[in-house]
Formats: sequence, C-alpha cells, structure tokens
Amino acid sequence: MNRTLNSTSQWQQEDREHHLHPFSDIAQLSEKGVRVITKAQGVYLWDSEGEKIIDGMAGLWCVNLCYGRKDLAEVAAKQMRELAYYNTFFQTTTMPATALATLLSQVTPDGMNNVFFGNSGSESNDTAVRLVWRYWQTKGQPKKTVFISRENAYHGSTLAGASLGGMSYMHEQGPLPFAGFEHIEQPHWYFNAGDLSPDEYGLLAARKLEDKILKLGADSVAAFIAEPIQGAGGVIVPPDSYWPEIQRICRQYDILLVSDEVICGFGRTGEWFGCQSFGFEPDLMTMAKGMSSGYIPISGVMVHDRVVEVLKGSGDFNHGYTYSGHPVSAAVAHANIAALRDEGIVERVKNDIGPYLQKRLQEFADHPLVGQIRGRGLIAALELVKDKKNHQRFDKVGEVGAMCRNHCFENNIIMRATGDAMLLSPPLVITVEEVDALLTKVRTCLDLTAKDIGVM
Ligand code: PXG
Repeated sequence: MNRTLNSTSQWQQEDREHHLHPFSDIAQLSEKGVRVITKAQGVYLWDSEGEKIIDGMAGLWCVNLCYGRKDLAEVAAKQMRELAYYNTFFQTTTMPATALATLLSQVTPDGMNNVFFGNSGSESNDTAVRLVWRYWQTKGQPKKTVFISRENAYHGSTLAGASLGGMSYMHEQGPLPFAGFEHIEQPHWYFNAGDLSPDEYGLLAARKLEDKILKLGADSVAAFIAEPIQGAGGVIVPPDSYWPEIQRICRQYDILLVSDEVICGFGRTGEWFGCQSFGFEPDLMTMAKGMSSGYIPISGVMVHDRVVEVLKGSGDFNHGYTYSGHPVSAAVAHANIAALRDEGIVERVKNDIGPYLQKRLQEFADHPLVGQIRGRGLIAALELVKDKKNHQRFDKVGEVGAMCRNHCFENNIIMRATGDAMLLSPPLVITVEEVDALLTKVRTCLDLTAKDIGVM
C-alpha cells in the first residue's frame, strides 16, 4: 500500500464515497472526515498527518501484547507460504489449529480442555448459544433454551450477539432481542446501590438472576452469560460478593454459566482469564480479541470437560465457519499466547504495571468531575458525574463524556467514552513512563472538559 500517494483529504474523500463504518453516523462522519491511521509501534499509533497518538484502548480492547511485533508478522508470512488455508471440517485438521487448541487447554482454567474456533467475539457467542442448546437437547431437556444476560452488556453484533447484549440502542434498530433472550440489571454499585455496601449490593444484584430464573422457570433457562468485568458497558467491576453468588445460583438451578472473556481474557485483569480474578468456574468461556492481540481475526469457545462429556453423546454438531481454526490465524494466535506466557506479561499486569495504573488513577479522586474510579489490572474507568456527593449523573447522559472524548481526540490520546465514563484498556506491555504520559494527557482532557462546563 503506497501511503504517500494520497493526501489525508483524498483518503477521506474516498472513504466518504465508498466506506460504511461500524457504529457511526454516516452523514456526521462524512462531514467531519475520518482519521487515517497509518502505522503503530508499542503503545503508539501514527496518523496520516504524522501525529503520534497514545493508545489507551489497545485498539478496541484487543492489542494485548502491543503493536509492531515482527515475530508475529513472520509467523503469519511463513504459515501463508506453507499452508495458507485448509479447513477443520470433515475429519481434518491443520497443525496450527491443533497446536493452538493444545496451548489453550494449558493456559485456560483446569477442566477447560476443548475449544471450538471462530473468527470474532460475536461468532464465539453465537457458537456458545448453539453449543448450550445442543447440550440441553442431548441431556433430554430440550425446553431449556432461554439465555439470561445483563443490561448494557455487549456480546457482539450478530443477531444472537445483539440479542444476548443489553444495549437498548442496538435493540431499537430491529426486532431485537429475539425471543428467549432475557436481561437483568448490571451490577453497577456506584449508581444502583443506594446506601448498601458493595458486598450487600453485590448479593442483591446477583439475586436478580435468581428472581429471573424463578419467574421464567428453571426448566426453561439454558444459561447465564456475562463478562467478568463489563467492558463496553462502562467497565463495570462487580463487588467481590457478586460472582460467587451468581455461580451458586447457576449451580442450584442447573443453569450453565458462560463467561464472555472477549475483553477480560488473556491477561487484561491480571489473571489469564477474568473468571480467575473473580473466583468462579464457568462451563463455557468465549474468547477473541487478546487471543491474537488483534493481529489477525480469530476467536474460540472453551468448553469444560463436564459439557464435552455430554456433547460426546450428541452426534454431529451442525455448526461451523469456513475459517474455524484457520491455519494462519491459529499460528499467529499461538505465537501471541506463547509470548504472553514466556515473557511473563500476565504476571506483570497482576503484580506490577496493573497496580501501578490503578494506584496512579486514584490521584483523580479529587478532580471535580470524577465520581468513581474503578478497575482491575489494566482495565479502568473514570466515572464523570454532576454531583460527586450524591452520585448523581449529568442531566443529559453522554454529553460530558463526548466532550471529554473530543478533547482526547485533539490531544492525541485514545480513550473510549461509555455514557460519561471514560475508559482505559492499554496494551499490556505499557511501561511506567508510558502510563505516566497517558495519565498526564488524561488530566489535560479532564481539566479541559471541566473548564468547558464551568466547574474548574
Ligand atoms: N463480547 C464482548 C465482551 C465484546 O467486548 C464482543 C463480544 C464481540 O466481538 P467482535 O469480535 O465480534 O467484535 C465484544 C466486542 C466498544 C466496542 O466500542 C467493543 C467491542 C467491539 C466493538 C466496539 O467498546 N467489543
């Protein structure tokens, strides 16, 4: 690709004429013009104007390792030369697909020894739905079909992903969610708990699941799915009491527990998987993003032995994707996961750089806009509020977050805004100096936002 051929405005014009973007307003984007990213290294991106941007979001929560690893590029090139494609249908495999399955069984929690491959987080969640349905059919309980998930959850953009998800602004754009997809409250202590302590509220929020199961009848409920920490929904870190109670309820009512590890997986929270940070043992885990650090599309559903044992009696499972276990994607994911393991990157998130980021974020506690600071490992949120004392949101939710995000854009830092929460999820190799640089820019953007609305 000859990047110098066109000027930024020419790229923007071509893009305007031919490219429809995800989650974007076509007219608005067309008027503004897209930003053209041209290269990346470590935790930094560069755009077509030569601006250097610090990426506080690891792409879309996915570049766990970091940008610019030549060894991953070489693995891809070598695999493409040797065997660019073959499938895993019809009693066939390729060496990279099987090697990756084996490696995944080693880095995932005990009892998780089998994977079903896909190409995106959305596909992995669709696969999880179909696996769970097949599980209950095989067990002779075909009426157990309902999935329960949470408000504001993001589980993808396919029809099942969007139905599992709890984003009302997605549901509104079609007849969604499909029947059989139910939602309960997200465990957002800061706004929802009133006078309850975090642990009291965690139990209360978990028992919303029990209420829902009792309302629907346990004999119709197949599974509960949730992210250990809800990512796109605003980095909602549940109280410690939440997950053990969720697990108790799932076991008591014979409901499968699916952990969506698409964001939390592969070291983000300081353990290999988010469920390990919160002390629960899912029956299935869906994974994508950090599985290849975004270098190439790949995803998977990890299935616990107790589920696999049942599925062994189910005959053909009529599901799969042309690129399930694609050899190039599998080879790159293998190299990425081996690097996360061999370079001690997950341990560093747990013991060193994660605690450093979380500690330094506490310095924002006295900022006039910041109501709550939450996070774990290298995922975090600063909740911007109108009234810190009374945990009160701004009148028009999302407006101040958008202002702050615009300042981030102007100041060459990438943060994501969900409502008025400003989110961070940087690459896992970020250094102390880079965290410092990141937070200096965060402060600049918060201060500019505070000045805009006259509280500073
Ligand atoms: N589950 C979770 C928890 C996710 O965060 C998906 C599933 C779907 O993955 P794919 O690969 O199909 O996109 C995701 C994706 C955002 C944003 O704005 C978040 C995601 C995707 C796009 C935007 O925060 N998460």
